[in-house]
Amino acid sequence: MSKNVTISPMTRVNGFWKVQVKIDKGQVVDAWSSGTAFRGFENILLGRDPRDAPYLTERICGICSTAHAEASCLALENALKIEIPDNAVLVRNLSFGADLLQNHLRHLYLLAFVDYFHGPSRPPFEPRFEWSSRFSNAETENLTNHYFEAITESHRAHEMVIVLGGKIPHQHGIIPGGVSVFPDASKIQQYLSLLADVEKFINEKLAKDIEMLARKYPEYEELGRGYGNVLFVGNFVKIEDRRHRELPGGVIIDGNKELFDPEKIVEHVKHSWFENKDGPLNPTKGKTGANLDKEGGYSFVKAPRYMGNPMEVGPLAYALVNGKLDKVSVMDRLRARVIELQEVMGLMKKWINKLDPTKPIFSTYEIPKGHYKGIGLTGAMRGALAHYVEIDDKKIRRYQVVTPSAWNCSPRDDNDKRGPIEEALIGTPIEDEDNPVEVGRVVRSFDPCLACATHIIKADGSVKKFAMD
Ligand code: NFE
Ligand code: MG
Repeated sequence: MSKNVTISPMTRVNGFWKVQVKIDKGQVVDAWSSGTAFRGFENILLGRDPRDAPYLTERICGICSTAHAEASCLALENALKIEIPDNAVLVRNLSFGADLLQNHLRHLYLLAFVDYFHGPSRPPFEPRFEWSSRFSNAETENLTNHYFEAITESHRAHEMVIVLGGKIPHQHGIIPGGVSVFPDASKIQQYLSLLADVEKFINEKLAKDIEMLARKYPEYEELGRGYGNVLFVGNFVKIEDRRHRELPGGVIIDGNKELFDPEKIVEHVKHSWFENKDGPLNPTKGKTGANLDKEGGYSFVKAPRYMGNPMEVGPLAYALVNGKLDKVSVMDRLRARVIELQEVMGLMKKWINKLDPTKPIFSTYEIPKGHYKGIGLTGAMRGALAHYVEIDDKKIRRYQVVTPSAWNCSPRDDNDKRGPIEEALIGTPIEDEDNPVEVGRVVRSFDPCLACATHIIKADGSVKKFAMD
């Protein structure tokens, strides 16, 4: 007999996400991903000064705020045809890159690894499901030490953002028109010294731990594949040609690689708690009207689709599109983060060498009267991020955000096709239905963040497994 199991909250960071799986004969046969909060950021922006958008959209999330600042500035600059100085592009890349290091360090140790080894018998390692770890005592001790070192190193990566952005989360360096912090010699020295520590940890510990994990849990080289279709919009603007990215974008559908075309994105809402009068819409025409009583709705996340396809986004999409890896699995998602970390750390040194302290960091501009539209596309830590702005008479008339976790955690679409994580869960073997740790391993390989994806809490269900006495 099949059994439905609900895990809520599912994430170890930024809650609001429930995953339900149907288990039959020891494996997952169906799955539902539900974002359980509506936050309405897109509506909060209406009628405001366009320059508020980066500051406000950064507040969508505490862990990937720099990505929102970048995407929002790119959208405004695209709308108003503002060309920012080279120094500003480089400082933005260095700020966002540092925040990416912070994210991947935390994800791999604090959010993902803990599904494979047993940390000390106290929070945050407990309470947890009951399952036996494949690591020896000595390996466990090592991993536990690295877990705590990762906190220190992610703090250092955060400090790198602070050097160039004043504070974190929600830095103040990336602003429409350029950046606000001048990258002088002392800042560069500070940045490089922090980077040296973080890089040593990533190369000497993190990279080796992930390969050890892959050897201990080889079945995860095959599990969690899903559709296998990926989308990467490209990441880090190139100063040599602003239309291009240091990490180039692309799309792979059914094994065929294509160029990425933003026109091909639409958002479905048949199963999302949003009004659906107009059918699927490209986000340039997108709407954010919540409808809590909608029949068939089970999530506040919309269902972004590319030519009708659910697409996986994130570091693995980057690695596949750029030929660094060649298959889709739980382990490849973790491995792709290490590859991306190493690539970005190499680029950081190149960008620093290109900074020119004698040149400007900001382009002045006026916001003209009239009607303007812009799109800001960037790779966020979890993958493709898109901001869409429409400005009328100096005020924001429409603002739409499509986040990486909206792609990955989306519910079924208008054709009742499952979202990428829902599909990735199908076929996952579950050893013990009462302790389905395997579900966490599959879904956390995507590093889901539902604060971003749902952008009124709907109280629902009961809390059992993880309630503390
Ligand atoms: Ni809240 Fe975010 C990232 C964005 S969503 S973490 O990376 O954008 O997936
Ligand atoms: Mg949105």
